[in-house]
Amino acid sequence: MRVASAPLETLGPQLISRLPSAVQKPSYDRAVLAPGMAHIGVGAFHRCHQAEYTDDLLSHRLEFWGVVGINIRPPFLAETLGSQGGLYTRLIRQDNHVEPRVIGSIVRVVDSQESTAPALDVLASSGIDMVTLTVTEKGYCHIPSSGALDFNHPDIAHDLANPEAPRSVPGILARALELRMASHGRPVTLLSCDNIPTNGVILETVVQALASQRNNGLADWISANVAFPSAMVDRIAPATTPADIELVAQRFGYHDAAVVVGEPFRQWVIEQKFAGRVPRWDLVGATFVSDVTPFEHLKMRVLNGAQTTLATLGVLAGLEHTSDAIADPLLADFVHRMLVEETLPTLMPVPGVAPLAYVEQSLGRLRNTAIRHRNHQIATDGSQKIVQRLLNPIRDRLAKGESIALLSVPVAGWMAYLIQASARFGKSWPVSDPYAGKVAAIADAIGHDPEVLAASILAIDTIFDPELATNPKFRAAVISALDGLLSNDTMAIVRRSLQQAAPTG
Ligand code: CS2
Repeated sequence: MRVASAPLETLGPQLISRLPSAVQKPSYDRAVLAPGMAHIGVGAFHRCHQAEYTDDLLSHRLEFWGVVGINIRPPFLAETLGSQGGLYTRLIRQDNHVEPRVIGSIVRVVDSQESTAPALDVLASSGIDMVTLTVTEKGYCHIPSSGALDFNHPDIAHDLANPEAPRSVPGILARALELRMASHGRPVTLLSCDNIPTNGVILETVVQALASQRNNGLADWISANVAFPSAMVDRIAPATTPADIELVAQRFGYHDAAVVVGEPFRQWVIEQKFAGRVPRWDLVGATFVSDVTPFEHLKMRVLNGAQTTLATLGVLAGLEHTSDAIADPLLADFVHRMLVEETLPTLMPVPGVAPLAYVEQSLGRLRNTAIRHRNHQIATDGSQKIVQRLLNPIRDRLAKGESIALLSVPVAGWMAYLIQASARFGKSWPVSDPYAGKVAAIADAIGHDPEVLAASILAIDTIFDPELATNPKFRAAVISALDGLLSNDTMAIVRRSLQQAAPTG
């Protein structure tokens, strides 16, 4: 075992040839790798997902698909990935099993948090044919209930006034495309890898909403030269913890400040709609399809829906991680029945997928005890997640007159999670959600009246479209669940909802 105080060498190109044999390393020559694509938002998910697929592709055939990783928001990359020459360790973990691999596909990192000029330089360059993005749901600055650009968003207001020095993702992309149009004019694909429905359509909508304000032909140029494919991305990769960094030090004997941990499962389904040259990720496990919609509904409603349900109800029940929440037999039964009885019937057939097996597989993934995914992390930005994970299946069921007794509970769970973070409800935990302030103000003004609380939150029409918000069945179900959840009796509400839900079979 390592002596705690012994200095360790930091991962970097100089260490590659001396890595322990247990650690897989890039099989290609990074020195000749040209950067043909950029990625915005180099977090744990990108490093565990798209960058790994690209690493696989580069091992398969070495082409010009090195990645320039750009952060336009914290954290800064220079001192971690940057000082390691872009290299990092990706650990795949399943219970006691650890599979380490150094990923080499990120060849350069660019910090563009203080000024967007460095990001624009990369995005507008003629060498970049593909831009992938993981900027979180709220990064699109769209209205969750409609998918339209939120012109009231402060960053969008800023970008409309300062189009050449934008702050928002849509503003930065619109400006980069404008620079491309005015210089080399090369086509480019902008590929969203965030969990929002029809992510390509939303990205195109928000970028075009800004471009069409320019009156310089930009919107038409984009229509002719830029592709916005939709994609379904999947791998559970929680935020890295100091324990993950320590694990690499202890087991493999080097320091890596950019370690990421993910589960074995991974999936990437991409709409086959590209402009310019395309990395052939389909040769290394990704699937190119003509329509991503069935895959995206399946993943967001089943896997992500289960995660959000376990996260909010888990926090309310005092449980720390997804794996702790699903280890509770009542919560496990609840989420299983919710998915099988209410969610699955809303899904369209998915090529090659047996729905029940997918549910079992998804819940099995959430039981992986080596993946320390905090319920608070998943509950972060819940307002941006519940539409695609819970409200859309609820809407589909209501349209057919079907029960929503179970799906409505995590919706009330999201409300209770934010309400209990308000001053009037004792600030039970810190929250991070663009709507946290609004819900706290409602809670502070109203106090403990579930009916008025639910009505006021359902009136936020940027999350709940009016038709859904005024549906009597939905309102009654949410009010009833919220009442119980605010009485700090989470498990009683879960049990009661199971009893009230339509019996199986
Ligand atoms: C999670 C997702 O934080 C969250 O919202 O639900 O990051 C989830 O782990 C991924 O979508 C899995 O592919």
